[in-house]
Amino acid sequence: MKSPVRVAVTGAAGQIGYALLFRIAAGDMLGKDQPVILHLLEITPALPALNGVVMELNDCAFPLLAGIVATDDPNVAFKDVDYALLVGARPRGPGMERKDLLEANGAIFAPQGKALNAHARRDVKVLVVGNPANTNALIAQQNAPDLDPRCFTAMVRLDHNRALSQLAEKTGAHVTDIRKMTIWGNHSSTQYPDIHHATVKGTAATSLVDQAWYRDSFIPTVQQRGAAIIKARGASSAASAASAAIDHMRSWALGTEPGDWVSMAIPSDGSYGIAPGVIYGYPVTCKNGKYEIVQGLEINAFSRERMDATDKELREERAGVEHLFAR
Ligand code: NAX
Repeated sequence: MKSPVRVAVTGAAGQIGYALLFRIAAGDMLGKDQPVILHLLEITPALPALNGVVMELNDCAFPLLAGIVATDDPNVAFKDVDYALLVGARPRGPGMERKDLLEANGAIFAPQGKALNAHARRDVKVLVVGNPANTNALIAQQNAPDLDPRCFTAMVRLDHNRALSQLAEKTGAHVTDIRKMTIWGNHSSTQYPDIHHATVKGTAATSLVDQAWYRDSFIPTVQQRGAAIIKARGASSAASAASAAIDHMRSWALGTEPGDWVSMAIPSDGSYGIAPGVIYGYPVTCKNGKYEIVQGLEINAFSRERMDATDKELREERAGVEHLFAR
């Protein structure tokens, strides 16, 4: 058996946390041979609820669960962690503007970035789930000057999985028949789900569906799936978000399948003409714990326009939070 790794989860008493922790402890994220020590961070008023989650985790008697640290102090939560899933965030309240939302989240992700900088392992893999995820990841990254900027990523894997599911349903295939799906940009309604490079059982996806369906049904359905879930369930996506977070980390840590890629929001290096530095959804392959952007894809005018629109939104979000960056 391998020696245990430390996995931090923030917002651990929330609904995504409840759908996430038990699967991490069961080995779904890092493998059935990888023991984990869970580091759970919550705000002080949620500590009693978190204690209930800890009791349940213990009651599962998971063979791979090697320990639990439950705390309201980020400096304790991020001590020596190998992985950090930043789920806890400030939701948008009634009448709250995007500026207020970014500000409120800055107050969470700037200190968490500093605590990761001070205490996490130097090769920590950070996934930000809490919204606005891409820009929250940027805030944390910019407050962690001693860590490699590439340690910080945000989640577009739920959008990726939603796109796989929609395309599979439309083409009468299974999600496992689809390769090379891409989500470009921001985890917001400007995200661009791109099927131009995707194949279904080896056939180009664009030859199996018509352009009107792609433009008028597929893209808006994927972009607005979160709102549809809230309307149907009376609560935002939780189990599917947790599952996507597990997929994101597993791909990053254990690698992607040959001949396929996944979507991860990562610091832009300027590839595909995107503003360097913003945390942008790209097609990536992963190997030996490192991700690489898939290069050389042909981008047509339809895609270019949408990739630039979501880039623009991310640049605007960045402009709104730059005062929160450590100098
Ligand atoms: P909940 O409100 O159920 O849970 C959030 C938890 O975070 C709460 O228990 C709260 O006490 C805790 N928290 C707040 N501030 C904290 C801090 N500073 N440190 C530690 N914990 C803190 O929300 P949930 O449904 O779990 O969603 C969590 C976040 O995920 C939200 O921001 C949500 O918008 C976002 N989502 C992101 C998705 C994505 O694809 N990137 C999809 C699902 C989800 O909407």
